[in-house]
Amino acid sequence: MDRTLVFLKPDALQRGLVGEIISRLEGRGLKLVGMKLMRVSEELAGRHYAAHAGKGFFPGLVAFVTSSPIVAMVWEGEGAVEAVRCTMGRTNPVEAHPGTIRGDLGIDVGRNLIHGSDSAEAA
Ligand code: DAT
Ligand code: MG
Repeated sequence: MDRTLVFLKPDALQRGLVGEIISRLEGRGLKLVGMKLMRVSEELAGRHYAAHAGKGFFPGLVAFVTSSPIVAMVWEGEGAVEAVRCTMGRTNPVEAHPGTIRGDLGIDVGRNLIHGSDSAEAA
């Protein structure tokens, strides 16, 4: 069985969308096997998003994910990495399809609600 890392970003908690997003992942047939409400340090955010260091949006991204608590989770299921990515929708909510979390619940690329690993290695 595959496992992937998901976290709900500060905007998901601030907007009261934690239950809605978890419900969508559960509805998909994935299984929640780990969950933790936590603050992300600048050091951890920098390490997590290391691939984006140097990009224009990097400082804002780190500031955002460290600004208030997140919900970190591990989800399990057949093809969990891909299943979560498809359920999330595209990075920019403007381009995310209706029916996806980002496509239904957001409009701002800097406030796109959810992170999901893009590979088993990353997870
Ligand atoms: P994803 O979260 O879909 O894996 P990513 O890894 O390309 O997307 O980028 C990580 C996060 O960085 C993304 O969720 C939101 C932010 N981001 C990406 N591109 C951005 C942009 N052009 N402007 C502002 N924030 C951006
Ligand atoms: Mg990514």
